[in-house]
Amino acid sequence: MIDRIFPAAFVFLFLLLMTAAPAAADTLVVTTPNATFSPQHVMIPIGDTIEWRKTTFFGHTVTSGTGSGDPNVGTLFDAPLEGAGARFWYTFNDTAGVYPYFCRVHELMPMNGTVTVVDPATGVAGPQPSVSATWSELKKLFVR
Ligand SMILES: [Cu+2]
Repeated sequence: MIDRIFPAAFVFLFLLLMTAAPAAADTLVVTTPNATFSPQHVMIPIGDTIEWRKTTFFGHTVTSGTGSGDPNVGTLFDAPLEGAGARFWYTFNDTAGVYPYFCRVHELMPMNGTVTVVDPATGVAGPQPSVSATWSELKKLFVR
C-alpha cells in the first residue's frame, strides 16, 4: 500500500512545485519620521513597488532626483506636499539602477533617500554590460 501511495505523492508534489507561480511583486514601505525617509536606502528587484507613508503632521513631497538642482528633477515621480495619512506608490518596472529622491520642503535637512533596483536575473544594479565586439576586434585586445 505504502509503495503505491508514496511515488504518486512524490509526483504530485513535484508537479505542484513545477507549476507554482513565480514570486509576486512586493511592496516595501518607507515612512517619514522627523523629516527623514526611513529606511533611507532600500534595495528591491525590478517590478517591486515602494509605498511612501507620510506618517507625521508635517507635509512632505516624494520627488525623484538628487535635489532641486537636478535637471531631471521630478520627471520620474513627484508626490504632492501632503501630511499625515497620505500615501504614494511607485512601481520600479524599468531599468536596474540607483534612483535618488528627496523632499522639496526639507531638501536641506537633508531629507532624501535612494531606491536601488536590482535585476534578479543578473544581480546587477545598473546597465548591463553589452558584448558587441566582433571576434577580430576582441583578438586585437589580447593578441599583439
Ligand atoms: Cu519633507
